[in-house]
Amino acid sequence: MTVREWDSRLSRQYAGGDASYDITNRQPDVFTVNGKCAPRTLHPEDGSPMIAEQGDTVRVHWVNTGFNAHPLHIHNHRFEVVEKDGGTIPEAARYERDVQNVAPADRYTVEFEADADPGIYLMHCHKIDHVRNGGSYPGGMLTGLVYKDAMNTTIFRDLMEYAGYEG
Ligand SMILES: [Cu+2]
Repeated sequence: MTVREWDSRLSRQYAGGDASYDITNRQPDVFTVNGKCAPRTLHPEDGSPMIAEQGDTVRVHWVNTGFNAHPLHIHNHRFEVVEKDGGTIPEAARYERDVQNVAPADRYTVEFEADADPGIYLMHCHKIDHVRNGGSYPGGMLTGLVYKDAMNTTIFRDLMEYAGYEG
C-alpha cells in the first residue's frame, strides 16, 4: 500500500494548465492510497481495501513515496510491525500499537488478526487534513479493512453508491 501526498499544481503545469509548481513552496492538496483518494480506495476492484475473513492474519506493506510523514492508523485492530525497510524485526522487539508514523521512503510491514465483528474498519492517515478531497472530509488518504461478510450489506452498497459506483 503506497501512500503519498501531491501538489496538484505540478500535474496541472505538466498538462499545460494555468499553474506553476514551486518545489520551495510545496502545497500538497491531494492525498492518496495506491494513487487513489477515498472513497474510491474502498472499492473492492477499483480501489485497494484490505479484504479479509474473520480469523485471517492480515499482512500489509506500507510505503511512503511522498515528502510528508503519514501516521497511519487502523480502527479496532492493533497491529505489530514485523518488518522495517526489508529487515525483520526480532519477535522480542515487537509490540502492539495502533498508529505507525511512516516517514518519507519508510517501508513497514505490519500484521494483525482480523478478529473484530465483521464490518468496515477504516484505515487512514492521522493528520486529519490529509483525509480530505479539497475542502471535503472525509476523503483522501483513507481506505479500510473490509470483512467479506460486510461486503453484501446495505451500508457497503450505500458507501459504493456514494463513491459513484453503480450496482
Ligand atoms: Cu498523512
